[in-house]
Amino acid sequence: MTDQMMADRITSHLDEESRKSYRICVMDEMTSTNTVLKQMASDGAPTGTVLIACRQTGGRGRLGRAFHSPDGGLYMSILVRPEIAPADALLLTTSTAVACAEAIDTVCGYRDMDSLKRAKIKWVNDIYVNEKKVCGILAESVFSVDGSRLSHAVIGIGINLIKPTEGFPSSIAATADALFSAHDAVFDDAGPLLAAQILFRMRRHLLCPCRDHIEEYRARSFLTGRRVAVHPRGSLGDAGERIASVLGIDDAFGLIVRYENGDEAIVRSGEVILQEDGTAQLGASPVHIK
Ligand code: BT5
Repeated sequence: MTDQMMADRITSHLDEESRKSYRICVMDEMTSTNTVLKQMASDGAPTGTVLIACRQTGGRGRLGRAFHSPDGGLYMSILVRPEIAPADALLLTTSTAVACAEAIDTVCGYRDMDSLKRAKIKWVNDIYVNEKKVCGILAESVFSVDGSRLSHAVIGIGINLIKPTEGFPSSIAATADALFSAHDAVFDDAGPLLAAQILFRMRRHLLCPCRDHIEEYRARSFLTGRRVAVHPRGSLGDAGERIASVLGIDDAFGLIVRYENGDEAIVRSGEVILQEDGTAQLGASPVHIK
């Protein structure tokens, strides 16, 4: 499929309002759709500009981590300029997570709400299907000089559609998966359909991001009821690691945890790692699901 054909296919799956809201550009290869779109945003690109790459040579995750982005994935960034306070920037990530999870369920036909396969959200920005990571979200916000308002944000979404032909790198082979096999009948149109389903849902969320997706976010929480290692500063193996049970998600999308000494706390930043089978004790090897 050529780049233009892919853009046309996405557009053909969009409703009239969404077609007016987005300007979609597809390219075979980019360093990082987020990096390129951030540059375009500072050069004045319009709200609703969407960049899609079939592969990235420098795909990025949170905290300076890499996002493996070979052929067989959907790598998409969207430029938004929502009227929200800087303190609410996290809503961009959480609403996008809900949009992606719903879109994945729709396109993959995961209708059974109790099914293991139903797309879950691993706080705060990852989508898991069948206990494996299939999608990551990276929302990058730019604030006005005085910091009082959000100037714009680039929301990046990376989805593994099929497994890379050479397999996933060993560092993520145990934790990453893809939504389709290359032989699935639906696979041919899966990328454009998924992109359109996400864009359709994000139009509602992003023009006016509010907290109305909180219940859906909670219902899809991957970590609730499980045991995790909390790394407050985000770096794995830091001295501050503490084991906790996850009690739920609070009204501001923080992770409510209970530490082993009984103290309860809300985790608002940093990294959280699932403990093996969700029940491992302190000292057991963690399953690194990032
Ligand atoms: C993310 O960060 O998962 C956010 C990924 C966002 C990627 C999109 S693609 C379009 C746009 N352009 C970009 O350059 N980025 C965005 P984080 O939660 O920090 O997870 C990163 C970690 O996930 C890595 O350290 C690996 O452990 C793991 N990982 C890397 N590539 C993966 C993949 N393809 N599938 C599953 N896990 C992966």
